[in-house]
Amino acid sequence: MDVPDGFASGAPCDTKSIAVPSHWQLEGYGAPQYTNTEYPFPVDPPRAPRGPVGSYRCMTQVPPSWLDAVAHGARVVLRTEGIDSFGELWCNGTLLGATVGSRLPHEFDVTDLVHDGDNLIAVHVHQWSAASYLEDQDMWWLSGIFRPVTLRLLPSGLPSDVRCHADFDPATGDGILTVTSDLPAEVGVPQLGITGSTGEPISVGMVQPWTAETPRLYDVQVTTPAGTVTQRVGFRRVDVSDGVFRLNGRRTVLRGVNRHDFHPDRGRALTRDDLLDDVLVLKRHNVNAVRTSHYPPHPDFLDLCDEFGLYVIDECDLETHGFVDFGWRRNPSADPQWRDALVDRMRRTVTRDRNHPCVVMWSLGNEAGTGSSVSAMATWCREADPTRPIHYEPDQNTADTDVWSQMYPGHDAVSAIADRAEPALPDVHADAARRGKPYILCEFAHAMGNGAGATAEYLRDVERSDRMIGAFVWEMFDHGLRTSIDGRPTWGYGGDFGETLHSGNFCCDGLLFPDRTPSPAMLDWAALNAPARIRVTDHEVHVRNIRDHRDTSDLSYRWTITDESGNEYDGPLIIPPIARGASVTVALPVEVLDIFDAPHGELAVTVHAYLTNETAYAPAGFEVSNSTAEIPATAGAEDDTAVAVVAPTPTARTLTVGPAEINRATGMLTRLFGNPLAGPSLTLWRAPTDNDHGGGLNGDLTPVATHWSRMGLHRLTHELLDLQVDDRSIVTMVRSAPADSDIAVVTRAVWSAQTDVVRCHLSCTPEGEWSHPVARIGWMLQLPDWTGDFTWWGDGPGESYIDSRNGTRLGLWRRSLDQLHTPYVRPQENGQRSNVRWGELQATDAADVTGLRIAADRPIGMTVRRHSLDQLARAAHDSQLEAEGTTWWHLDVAQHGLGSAACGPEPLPQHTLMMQPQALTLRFTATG
Ligand code: IPT
Repeated sequence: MDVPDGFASGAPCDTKSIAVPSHWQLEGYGAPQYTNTEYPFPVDPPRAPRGPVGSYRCMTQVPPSWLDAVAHGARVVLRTEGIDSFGELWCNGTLLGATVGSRLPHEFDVTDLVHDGDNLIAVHVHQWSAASYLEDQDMWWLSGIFRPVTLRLLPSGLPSDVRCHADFDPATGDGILTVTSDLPAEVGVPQLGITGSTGEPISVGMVQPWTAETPRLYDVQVTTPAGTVTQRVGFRRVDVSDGVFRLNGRRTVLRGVNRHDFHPDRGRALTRDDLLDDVLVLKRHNVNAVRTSHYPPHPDFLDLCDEFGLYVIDECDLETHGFVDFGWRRNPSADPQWRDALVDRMRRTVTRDRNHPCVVMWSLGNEAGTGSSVSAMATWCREADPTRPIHYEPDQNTADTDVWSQMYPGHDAVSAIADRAEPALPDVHADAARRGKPYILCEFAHAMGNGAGATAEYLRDVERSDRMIGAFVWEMFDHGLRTSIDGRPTWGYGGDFGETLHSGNFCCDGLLFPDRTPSPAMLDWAALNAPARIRVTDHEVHVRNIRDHRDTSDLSYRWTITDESGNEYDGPLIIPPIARGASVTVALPVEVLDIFDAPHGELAVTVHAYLTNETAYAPAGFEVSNSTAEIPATAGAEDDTAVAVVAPTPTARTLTVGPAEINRATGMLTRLFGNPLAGPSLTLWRAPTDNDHGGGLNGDLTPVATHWSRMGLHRLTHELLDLQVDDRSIVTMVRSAPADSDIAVVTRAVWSAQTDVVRCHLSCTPEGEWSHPVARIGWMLQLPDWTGDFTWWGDGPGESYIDSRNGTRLGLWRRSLDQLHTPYVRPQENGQRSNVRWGELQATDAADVTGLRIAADRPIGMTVRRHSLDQLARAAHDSQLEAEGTTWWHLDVAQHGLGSAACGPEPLPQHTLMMQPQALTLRFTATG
């Protein structure tokens, strides 16, 4: 559409209406584009290409009372909170100026331009500008007026710039309030009965300090003869002393996530409800900190963090990551002509957000290299606000920062840092300075697809050493945009919107699916950070309060016992309040011990901690943590191994042993309890996860998924080497190997049966050189399409893997096959239930199948699903998975860990699965 010359002053024009705030690409104009570090236009700073321009107009009324106020000296200000990327603004046809800094506010004085009645505000928004070079964050390129625009009246004589520093002295418990303002004023805190004046520290006596665990806020009134301005404050002190990051004098651990503003329909144009949802989901999952990667968030988010209690690292809107591809040549961070632009961004960040108690650290930006312009930001920031430490990740010499920050380091390196034993920097002064600073993992645990693994190991190092500030998982959301492919609703990622340059599904790396449903990784992180860390034994319960600032008087406890038949017992458990950082041990109640003493099968005893009363973020009874112990069966429990076995009977093509029928040519089952069935076939592959595909900081290592395909793990064929029958059993030897390879695994299977039980003892031995990890070691059965539920006695209810299983626990669980599937945005291995003693596919009335239970002689991983590994590995979107008329049941002795290799390290050595001899005995029974 052509914009007429008089557009800004109201010339007639063929306009369409569009919701504001919004991104025009999500309102039907143009298309979103996702790149990680790549600039979506030729790099020639500061020149940016001409790109799309969005021309907006809106009429707004100015109330007559405002004009009266203006007549008495009031000012009217037009404030924009976010325009991406460059906006030119007009009021009633007069050009106000321009704004850049997409996630930063800008104010224009329009006092002399507004009049009674309708006023026309016009804005041209340019998608690209020189400022786009500073905004190369890993996210969708989305344009427009995406945060609120407001007209505000600033009455004459009323302060318009109030700064509150609400300090807390941990030695005395007193608050010290210093208010500075553009006009001298009286200061009062009615809740404390305190008055004073601007410009001088006011001792407010004993206050309840603000922490994320106790987010106590007070209203400060700043009064001049013209009226009162109210500012909410929280009294707290952040400092780094003796190399320790402290809040209110106490070491405080940040248990964090990296958060972008994101919504699958609205992009970064969020509503207050979206922001509230985010805060609630974080609080309910025991997260206590957010790094606002990589720009200041919607301003309301910080209000909610103040109110609900979340620590915030507030990051400036700066990233120039794409310059890495040119050896950082012409990077604005090191180019003086950009200095003012960078400092201006820092100034606007700090000025906007400095009154928020939740902000405990400033971050200069992300991945923008280092250089004099970044240093100038730090200098400005330190002078303007000496009350908060400065963070900036690429600064590995900590020249500009108060804390040392890294992303995705290996676990050993982090352990050494926790021990203050890291390798020295070449410059002795820089080394000494860095050694004295606390350390933060501003990003770790790349939660892309299925993963990340090993968060527990990193957290252990963070907790054990007071040098460590905390750890922030990358990241909160899968940035999948709602769209459809072939008529089916889908989460779209890079390449789904016609982009030629894009970074695929690298934007789907969050703890929450795009619709904010928690993924298994979120449950893992939540369990690790639960305020009450519980450990149960067969006679007592240990609880540690891992909070830094408050006791556990808000929590109550109960115990439950479950057995594998579904019997449940429960009762209250009295645990006295535990001081911050302390532990208690209490004996299990007598009722529990009585149950343990009576004859029983295996039991799961769980202690649950829950909120006694309703809180701002969750209802009374909300479970904050739990922990389960396994109580072995008492002696004399049922054992049928001694029952007489039936003899195998041969036919021309098959061998039958009790309810099992085995094909003589393949050595595999063809029928079991009347059900057609195939297997068990050795399986060493999985549908590679995003982390298996690697490509991260360890990019020079060959990803495991590549090894797997080179080894041919996805195309094993199975050949019967030998079959022996005697009057008690059938013994098969099957060699599994890929074509054109001399590696193989031989499985020996010994089949025996009683009238209604089939047993199979499986053992496997590798041949040849297995020098790389394998995905899994296990066997797979193929069954008819199953409509009944799956029930299991093992860890659940969600999926788990060896290095990500803190969010699950032993119990008796039942789910439909569809519920067992975790809908990762890009399909991949998923759905394993770990530590399973037995699993059962239940028959339904309608189906012509017999229910089947498989028990293992050792806890194994079971994965049951409707999709083949091949299909899972091939499909690009979950919505593209098709039913295949078959059910696959994996019985895995072991699976390779998940790790973080899409961006960080591979699984830890103890979670790395190398081929080795394995044995497993399975017991099959029919269940009606
Ligand atoms: C790191 C980025 O800071 C973050 O924005 C995101 O892109 C993440 O990687 C991967 O998802 S930078 C990388 C060089 C470690």
